[in-house]
Amino acid sequence: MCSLRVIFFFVAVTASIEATSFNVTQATLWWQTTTLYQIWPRSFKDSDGDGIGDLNGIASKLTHLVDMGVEVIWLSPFFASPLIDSGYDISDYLSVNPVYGTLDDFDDLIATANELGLKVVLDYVPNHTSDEHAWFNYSKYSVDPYTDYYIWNEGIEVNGTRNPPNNWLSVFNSGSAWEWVDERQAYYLHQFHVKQPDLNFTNELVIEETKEILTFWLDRGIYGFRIDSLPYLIEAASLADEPESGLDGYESTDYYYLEHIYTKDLQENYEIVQIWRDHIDNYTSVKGDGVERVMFTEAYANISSIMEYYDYGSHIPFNFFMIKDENGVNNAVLDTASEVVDIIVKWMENLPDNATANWVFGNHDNSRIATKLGEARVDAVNLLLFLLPGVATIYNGDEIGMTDTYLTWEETEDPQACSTDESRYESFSRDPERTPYQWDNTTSAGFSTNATTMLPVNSNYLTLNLAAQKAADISNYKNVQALIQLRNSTIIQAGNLNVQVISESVIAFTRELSDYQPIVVLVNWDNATAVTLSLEVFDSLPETLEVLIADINSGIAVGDQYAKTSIELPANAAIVLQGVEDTVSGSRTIRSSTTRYILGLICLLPLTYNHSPMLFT
Ligand SMILES: *[C@@H]1O[C@H](CO)[C@@H](O)[C@H](O)[C@H]1NC(C)=O
Ligand SMILES: *[C@@H]1O[C@H](CO)[C@@H](O)[C@H](O)[C@H]1NC(C)=O
Ligand SMILES: *[C@@H]1O[C@H](CO)[C@@H](O)[C@H](O)[C@H]1NC(C)=O
Ligand SMILES: *[C@@H]1O[C@H](CO)[C@@H](O)[C@H](O)[C@H]1NC(C)=O
Ligand SMILES: *[C@@H]1O[C@H](CO)[C@@H](O)[C@H](O)[C@H]1NC(C)=O
Ligand SMILES: *[C@@H]1O[C@H](CO)[C@@H](O)[C@H](O)[C@H]1NC(C)=O
Ligand SMILES: *[C@@H]1O[C@H](CO)[C@@H](O)[C@H](O)[C@H]1NC(C)=O
Ligand SMILES: *[C@@H]1O[C@H](CO)[C@@H](O)[C@H](O)[C@H]1NC(C)=O
Ligand SMILES: *[C@@H]1O[C@H](CO)[C@@H](O)[C@H](O)[C@H]1NC(C)=O
Ligand SMILES: *[C@@H]1O[C@H](CO)[C@@H](O)[C@H](O)[C@H]1NC(C)=O
Ligand SMILES: *[C@@H]1O[C@H](CO)[C@@H](O)[C@H](O)[C@H]1NC(C)=O
Ligand SMILES: CC(=O)N[C@H]1CO[C@H](CO)[C@@H](O)[C@@H]1O
Ligand SMILES: [Ca+2]
Ligand SMILES: [Ca+2]
Repeated sequence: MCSLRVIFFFVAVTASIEATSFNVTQATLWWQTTTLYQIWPRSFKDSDGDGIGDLNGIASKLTHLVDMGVEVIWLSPFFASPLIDSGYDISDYLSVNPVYGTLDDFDDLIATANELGLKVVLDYVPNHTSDEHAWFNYSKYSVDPYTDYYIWNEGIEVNGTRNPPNNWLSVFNSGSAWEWVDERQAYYLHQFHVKQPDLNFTNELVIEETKEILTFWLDRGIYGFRIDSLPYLIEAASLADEPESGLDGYESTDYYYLEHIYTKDLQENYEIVQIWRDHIDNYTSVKGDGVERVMFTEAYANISSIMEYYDYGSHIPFNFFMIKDENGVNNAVLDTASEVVDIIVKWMENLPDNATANWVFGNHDNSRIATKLGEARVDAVNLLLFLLPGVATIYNGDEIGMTDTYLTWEETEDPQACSTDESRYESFSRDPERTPYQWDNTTSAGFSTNATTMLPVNSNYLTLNLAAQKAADISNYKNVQALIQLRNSTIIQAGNLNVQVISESVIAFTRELSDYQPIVVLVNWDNATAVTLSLEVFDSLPETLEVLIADINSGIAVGDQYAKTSIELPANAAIVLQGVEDTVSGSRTIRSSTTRYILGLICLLPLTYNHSPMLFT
């Protein structure tokens, strides 16, 4: 996709500006420009009043998701589980946790989704099972073939005391990643919670089990998987101690106290990904329906490690660089426009030829966008998310700008936080971004008829909710709807990208394609100062541009027109512009369909824009 990497240098009066262009290939497969909407089943919608979200609740909201423009929903785990880690501790991959419903409910959900043209993608958690999985029980008693399904080790005896074989630590900050089991007289490895034993991925039988799990769900009509925690699949057989990281602020039992060179990002992980890709492709070819099943992969790692997942068959290795830094440890730094632009450029530069880009700003493991970057920037972030090339992933609630919910130590249930203490839990907890979806201003924000819910509802729900945003003339939600429609146009699906910082604080990019009016996205990342800017650094824009979408706080109206040399952007303002027919006689004229666009947005009629290229007249 980024076969061309032209760097232009413009010498301006005061500073030199670097512009970077990337060619984009027209998508040919359904998933390459899609919008993936992540649903956290536990907090999305409760259908039976027990205060916990469920599959029937999700099913009841599918028409809403279609109305929003979503094409693919990714369901986080709803499988049988003791729910120690919100369902990422699975005790049976082939059944539904009764808290969330039944397999029949799931089949109904898929049937309804398919009728509505929505595709469903499931979370698959291969690294570990629950310790309550039958495999683990058998393995504990060395019952074949399960004996070697997990990572067992007898440890080392020092002065009559038995110790784990090495210093490896749990990701959940609970100290050693090894746990002793009397029945087996051995330790098992758990990179995550003690109730999440790691599977043995050098065991062919385990690999076969994973394929059967994928087939089971593919047979029920899903279109792919989001695969969890890939970097942790395989550990070094040497079992060598890991070195100290030297990072500040971590206690000796905290995960980041060590540098994880023997337990994370091992080269062998990629080969497992390739096995799953082959399996999924094979499934499609046997099925013979020509609809590719897709693999989205989760790995927080450095850019070269991430890009390598493409080479081994991941369709979409999630781009988390807007969330975490290079090593996946600290939060990404997005203080200035150039920091944001650098992340975009770095991703596009490193993207392998013909690979599909993707963007993620929020998920169930990270602080919400509205809290982290500011409520005033919710629309700005959505402009970037939806109008950059490739796949956009949005976490439920971010389309209405939901914020983190403050939870007391007593209310906290995330094991990553509960394993710390009352003075530190907040910086580790993922519960604040997992509270109930705010549908409306009724009991429990319309999430449940029960006034008590799995985690408390954010107290801002009376004003911050979907119903209010649907009723308002302008809202975050309505902008998301408009953005998803705009994504459906050829110019966004195939237009080349040119991204740069202008006027120091403005993130600016264009999507350009010959015979089409260009799209320009402008985001003033400065939260205090308005700027007046010129778009002359972009070579070929027409003289006049018209606003297609404007953020809700900017005071700018859809349909406003600007001369490209003089655009005023208030602090935090974010807008989408499209070129307008150039009326200067003798100059090249392109027929604009902007008017049709706006009518389409206003009337919420389906647009056929992407099939009507703007031709030369
Ligand atoms: C990139 O796009 C430009 C403009 O459309 C074109 O001239 C150039 O040949 C393309 N480069 C590649 C490598 O495809
Ligand atoms: C309401 O939710 C609470 C906590 O989730 C639960 O204990 C209670 O049984 C629920 N009430 C009903 C009627 O299900
Ligand atoms: C995108 O365009 C296609 C084809 O015109 C249409 O079927 C589909 O409903 C559109 N999707 C959205 C979200 O507008
Ligand atoms: C666990 O395995 C043991 C040994 O095979 C067996 O006797 C027991 O019934 C199993 N327990 C469960 C809950 O499956
Ligand atoms: C083992 O015991 C010996 C003798 O008491 C002592 O010198 C040594 O430090 C002990 N080793 C460890 C690792 O505790
Ligand atoms: C994993 O399984 C393989 C194949 O059965 C076995 O050779 C190996 O010892 C197991 N690894 C561990 C750490 O148990
Ligand atoms: C593809 O799937 C078929 C039917 O399940 C199976 O027989 C075949 O071995 C598979 N091939 C590969 C390469 O996995
Ligand atoms: C990225 O991570 C891999 C795996 O940990 C490591 O081998 C490689 O050196 C790292 N690359 C950079 C540029 O840090
Ligand atoms: C504005 O941005 C600055 C720099 O990033 C930050 O320190 C400040 O807290 C922000 N103010 C608001 C109101 O968001
Ligand atoms: C990229 O796609 C083009 C057009 O389909 C093809 O000619 C080229 O070989 C592909 N490049 C790679 C590296 O796959
Ligand atoms: C609740 O929402 C409804 C419709 O969205 C609105 O008419 C009503 O005034 C709201 N009530 C409160 C207390 O905000
Ligand atoms: C980034 C990350 O750790 N994601 C998931 C990985 O798996 C653990 C354990 O199952 C989950 O808690 C995380 O959400
Ligand atoms: Ca329920
Ligand atoms: Ca592992």
